[in-house]
Amino acid sequence: MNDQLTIALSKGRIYKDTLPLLEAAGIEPLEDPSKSRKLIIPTKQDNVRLLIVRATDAPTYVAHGAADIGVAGKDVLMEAPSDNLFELLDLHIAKCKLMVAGPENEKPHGHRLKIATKYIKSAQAYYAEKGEQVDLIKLYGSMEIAPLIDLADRIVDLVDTGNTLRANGLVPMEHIADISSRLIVNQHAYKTKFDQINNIIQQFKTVIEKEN
Ligand code: PRT
Ligand code: MG
Repeated sequence: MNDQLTIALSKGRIYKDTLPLLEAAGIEPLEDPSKSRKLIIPTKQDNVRLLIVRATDAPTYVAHGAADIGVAGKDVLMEAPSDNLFELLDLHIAKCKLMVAGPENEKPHGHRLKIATKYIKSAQAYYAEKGEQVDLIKLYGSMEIAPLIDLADRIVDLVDTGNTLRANGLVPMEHIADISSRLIVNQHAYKTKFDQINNIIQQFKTVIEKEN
């Protein structure tokens, strides 16, 4: 097997939690991306390399075949186009919840709810399902600020410990989805590099099944 295999993933929690899975598949990075500025990290298998990308960009690299496989949060996948990629495995890592949150003592509002979020598609689908008309305001981060300065009534954001909400006087109000990271695979690569990719999936599965 001499095929080059390229794996796209983000540094931070996804890298940290994917590392034991990679190791089980015999893939050991030669550098630690949290310490190195290198964005293409070779591994002990000289035909396997890691691309360190923004979490939101992982599906794009995989969809275009710039990476053969990748790891992305379900939150990211729900917002991204799914053409040209398969979501093959729930890795049960980087878990959190997508939730509606708002001020602890919410004033009654006589208007349509204004919702600030980075997750426009997910929020749209959620409120459509409830039959509730809302105005969505796209933000790229620090959503928690929006209700504090009356940009929005509520936010749709990821919640893990709830500390970020609490620190900003917000409380979780409605659960939208459980989130974990998924293994995504370029559809063409899955055919042309089937044995190599399938082998990785099987190794990942043994770890996941042991731990969940
Ligand atoms: O730069 P960018 O933020 O786009 O990406 P990144 O490379 O920094 O990735 P990262 O690590 O922020 O997010 C990668 C993935 O981790 C997300 O797509 C989620 O699937 C998953 N994940 C799991 C989380 C969290 N938990 C999480 N708590 N992503 C973000 N958060 C943030 C959340 O947005 C909020 O600001 O943490 C804050 C809430 O945490 P608590 O513990 O205070 O509730
Ligand atoms: Mg981040």
